Amino acid sequence: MKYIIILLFAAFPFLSIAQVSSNIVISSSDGTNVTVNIITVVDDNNENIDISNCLPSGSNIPDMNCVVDSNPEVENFTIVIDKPSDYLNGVSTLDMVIINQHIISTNDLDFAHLIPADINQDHKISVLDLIEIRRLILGIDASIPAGSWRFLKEEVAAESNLFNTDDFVLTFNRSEFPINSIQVLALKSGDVNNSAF
Ligand SMILES: [Ca+2]
Ligand SMILES: [Ca+2]
Repeated sequence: MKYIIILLFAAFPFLSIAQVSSNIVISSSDGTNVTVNIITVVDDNNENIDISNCLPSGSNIPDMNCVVDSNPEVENFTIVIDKPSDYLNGVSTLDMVIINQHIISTNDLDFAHLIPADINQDHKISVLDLIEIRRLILGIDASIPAGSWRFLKEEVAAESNLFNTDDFVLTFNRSEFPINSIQVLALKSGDVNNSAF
């Protein structure tokens, strides 16, 4: 009997791989875990996929391997993360100081902070971004053109071109699974010192 089990695993190694659960880990660029309200998963037609059977108890973060296995007809899975807008969260005059240092080239921002600094989404960090942040802090504006939180795959953040809208789509093809861990980088517009929570 023992030999039969060994032979079975040798012949079908995916039997054990399929047991791996796929965690979605959402963190800021300093590695701090970021809590989110709701995660939904949609298919190619932007239709919600039922993930209720793939939620570990007490969690709103689905096991994506389970979601993929449970929906054999779906080819691409897009994770949609919802977090309260709260535009002022983590945005202060200190961020303005840091962004200004980047503009005058005394302290360059790294790529993970260039996106939060580009408030007006013109692919440049300039005094126009500072004006937008100032208007937000003073209560003249209630929101940020770029939106509040943006999420991207962590491996995308390691690449240089970060100003592409497509980068902020968390889509995975069926062929990519099983995945051990999905690392998502959470970026808060206007917050360049990771003080948002
Ligand atoms: Ca800008
Ligand atoms: Ca901040």
